[in-house]
Amino acid sequence: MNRRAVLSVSNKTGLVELARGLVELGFDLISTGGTFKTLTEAGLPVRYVTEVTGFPEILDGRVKTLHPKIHGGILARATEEHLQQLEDNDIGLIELVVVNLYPFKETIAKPGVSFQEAIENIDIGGPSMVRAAAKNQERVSIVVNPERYPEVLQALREQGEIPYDMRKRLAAEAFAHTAEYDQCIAGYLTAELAGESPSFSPSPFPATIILGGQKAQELRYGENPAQKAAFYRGADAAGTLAYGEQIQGKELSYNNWMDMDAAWGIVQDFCDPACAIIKHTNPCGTALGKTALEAYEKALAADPVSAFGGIIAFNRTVDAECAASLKAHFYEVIVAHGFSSEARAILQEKKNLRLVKVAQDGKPTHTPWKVRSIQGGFLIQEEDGGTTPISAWEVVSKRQPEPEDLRELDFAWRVVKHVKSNAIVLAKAGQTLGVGAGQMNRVGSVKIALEQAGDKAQGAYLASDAFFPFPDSLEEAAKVGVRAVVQPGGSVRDAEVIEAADRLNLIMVFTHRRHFKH
Ligand code: 93A
Repeated sequence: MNRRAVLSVSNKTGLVELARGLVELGFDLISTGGTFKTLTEAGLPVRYVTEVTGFPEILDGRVKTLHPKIHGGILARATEEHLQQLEDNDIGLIELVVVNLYPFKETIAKPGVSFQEAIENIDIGGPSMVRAAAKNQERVSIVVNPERYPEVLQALREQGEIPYDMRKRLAAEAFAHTAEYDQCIAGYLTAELAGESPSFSPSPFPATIILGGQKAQELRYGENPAQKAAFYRGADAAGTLAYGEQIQGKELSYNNWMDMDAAWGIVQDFCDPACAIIKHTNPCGTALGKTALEAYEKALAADPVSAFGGIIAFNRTVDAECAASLKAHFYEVIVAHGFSSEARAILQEKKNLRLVKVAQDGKPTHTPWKVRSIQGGFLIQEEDGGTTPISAWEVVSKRQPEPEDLRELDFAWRVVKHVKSNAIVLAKAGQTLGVGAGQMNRVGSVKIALEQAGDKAQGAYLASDAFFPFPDSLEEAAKVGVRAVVQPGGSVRDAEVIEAADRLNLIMVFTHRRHFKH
């Protein structure tokens, strides 16, 4: 008997190409209604599932593939006993299962969809085949994602079979797919009960990231040596991580990962060459320059004391000059678009220094979601992506800004977004001068930032991640000659704060967007 594959897909993307490849490789194809139709129309030989089961499709298609002739063929192991049982019952082995499910998520996303329509789009036979094939990964391959078709065909052509490690990966992906599917149904039904429909649209997030995540690495320990920890790679659409490759140095620690993520987040928010130096997830120095070297030297000068042992990010490739300058100091990690070969040679001498290259030209492949765990659960939110452009800002002070003032404020504003609340950034000429992070009151952060800037606060620009509840912060800033302030606005005392800005002759703009970071 020929090798056999079951193809039953709602999403027909790439189906015909895959099926043609399988036929050329000598597979017999078995299909359900719509899939069968697509394949016969493409002129491909395919058997209708009822012909194999000897049983009609019943209950409006609710029962099509749910039959021992299909499930026996998928679930049988290659043992003598199992093969004998198949023979006794006239069941043929199935080697490959290609299934993707009824579009439940898309159905409930449609405006005005009825409950009955949603229920009809709960796939039963599909997940059963997916789970059966994934369970029997030692013999069977399960493909749920059309993006895998080319590599599946390639493996079959070049190796004659899909290798075991690939089957295992496909099986893990398959269970993540059915888990996400059920999560979506459960979310919909729960919302229905709570009377939240029809606008409710469950997020694909929890299953894809948490359930689909795969342990990439055990970490030596967590935030502290007494805590166990591991790094899980989130299963995003492309299955890839923004941090492509560690090319040098000791293994990344838990705190390294956290800080690297914070550092990379900042430089991604700039187009010009930018450098950020992170300590405990806050940027102690951030700067722009004409080159990576210039940006780095300015970022270091912002707070050379705190930079010791920091984590550094560049939105550019690190070249030889920059590497030579970096080498003179102690850092934990450098993350960048790349490292020139001369830079590699220079930094190689610092054996422990971790160098991390970012994949895909720095385009983040991570999901736009953020997860935090709390006791007994998870909090999930959208990432705080982007910010309001200068064109959407509102000048609220009598004193008007020059275009240059707005550019300066824009830099401070983009950095303050990445500082833990209450966050204050003082900056000038594309360089931070003082950063007040994580204080319990805003004026406390202002005082820290001003103290660090010292004399440089004269003529500097101040950004605040959230509104000023009182005029006291502006009074502190004006005392040392700060020129302009950017903040979201939105306090019940805005009028009082604006009045203070005018009294103190400060330029002040509202962005109308808050950037808390906890
Ligand atoms: O209605 S089902 O729950 N019962 C089944 O026996 C069954 N077998 C396959 N749904 C079933 N399928 C699903 O049909 C597959 O998961 C796939 O999404 C879809 C493909 O149908 P068609 O080939 O008719 O487009």
